[in-house]
Amino acid sequence: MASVGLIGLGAMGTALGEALLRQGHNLFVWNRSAGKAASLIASGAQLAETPMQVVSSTDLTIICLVDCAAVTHVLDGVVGLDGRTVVNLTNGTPEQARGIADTVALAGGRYLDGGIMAIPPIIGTPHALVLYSGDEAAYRSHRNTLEALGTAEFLGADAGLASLLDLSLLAGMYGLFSGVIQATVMAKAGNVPARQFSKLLTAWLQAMLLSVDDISARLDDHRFGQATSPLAMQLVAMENILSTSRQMGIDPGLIEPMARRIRQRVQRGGGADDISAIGDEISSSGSAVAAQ
Ligand code: FVH
Repeated sequence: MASVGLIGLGAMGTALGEALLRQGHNLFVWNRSAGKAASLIASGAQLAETPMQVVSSTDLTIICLVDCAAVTHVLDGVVGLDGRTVVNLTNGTPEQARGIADTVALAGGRYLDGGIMAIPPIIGTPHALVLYSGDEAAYRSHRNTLEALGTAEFLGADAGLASLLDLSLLAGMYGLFSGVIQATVMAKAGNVPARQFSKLLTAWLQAMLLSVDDISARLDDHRFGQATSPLAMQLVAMENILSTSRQMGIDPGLIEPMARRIRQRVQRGGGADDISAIGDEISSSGSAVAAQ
């Protein structure tokens, strides 16, 4: 089995280490607070004195820290990687990923950026999805090891792509959570227990997820007319949500930005447009005029 370096033993880093040990890999770890390495050392991992010791003595080093500033800090001064691979699984921006890729390349290493679409308890299972981008040869060389962490998907050569899609998927998740929280607080304000309401909400949201493909196709095609549920009709419901929330003493702040965008589109003649037209409103290349 490969010898793998792991820098960062927080909640996620520890889960990554446990999955690698379960797959029989030799693990060489470092964490700023060395005490967090105790459980992995008890399971057979070795503790390095410095992050450089990890990076310079393993063919594959995985970094999973709180943010990319920390990654840049631990890689400060890195040299002599001689083709070794660094995989950064820290949440960051595409720009940060490309900057760290440059740092690793300048030190003679190969870089993969990754986005972990999973929580620690499911790491090491097929339910964990990890998105990768960057050096494809490095990905192919280490794919078997990386698949110890969960289902691996390589997106392309742009080191920033995995971070972009990680952040995009998280944006979708937070949009969903915003709606779930707003909806549940409204129901509770009407004395409907959240546990009871969640059955209705879950079924409704699962049905609405069937719209994702149509919204995606419309955004690809820039095709917003002939809506099944035109924005003019949806605006009525949206205004009712806002007024009812306020009457019940609930801050509509989680959903108000969407209402504002729908109102703007309708006021500019987009009343017959599909909800996907809001994507047109917010994207830099969006046309500020209603669909023809
Ligand atoms: N946990 C989760 O559910 C999510 C799932 C999706 C992916 N995220 C991302 O994974 C990265 C690490 O998250 P984490 O949950 O492991 O975070 P913590 O438990 O807070 O551990 C943070 C580690 O970072 C180390 N660290 C912080 N600052 C520095 C620094 N300046 N220099 C070196 N290391 C630093 C910290 O060390 P210590 O505090 O133990 O000494 C931890 O090892 C993250 O990008 C998530 O967005 C997790």
